[in-house]
Amino acid sequence: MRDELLTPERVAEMSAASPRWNVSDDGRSLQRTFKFGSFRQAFGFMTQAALAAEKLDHHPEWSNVYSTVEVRLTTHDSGGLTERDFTLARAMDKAAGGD
Ligand code: HBI
Repeated sequence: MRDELLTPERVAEMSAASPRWNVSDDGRSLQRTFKFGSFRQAFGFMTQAALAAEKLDHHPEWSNVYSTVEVRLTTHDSGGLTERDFTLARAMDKAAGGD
């Protein structure tokens, strides 16, 4: 099942509600850099986020260097941003704790 792409208006609305995430210039993905105090914290976050991603059947493109995790979210099946990306973004914010 291919999810519906969000309109640019809806992307603007949704991203206003997830201010720590940046919409890429082409409007097709969300990006956020998470910084933690240690590799242990970063990897703990990744473990929690991975379980959330698996539940949602929606998976991040991400990389980790020591205590930094860079994340990019897009819906490959649809070729851009869908509700699922914002749902996973919120789940990742929650997994990171703090704000
Ligand atoms: N994760 N981010 C993202 N985007 C997808 O399109 C996607 C996914 N995880 C699983 C998935 N698609 C599957 O539905 C297909 O690869 C079969």
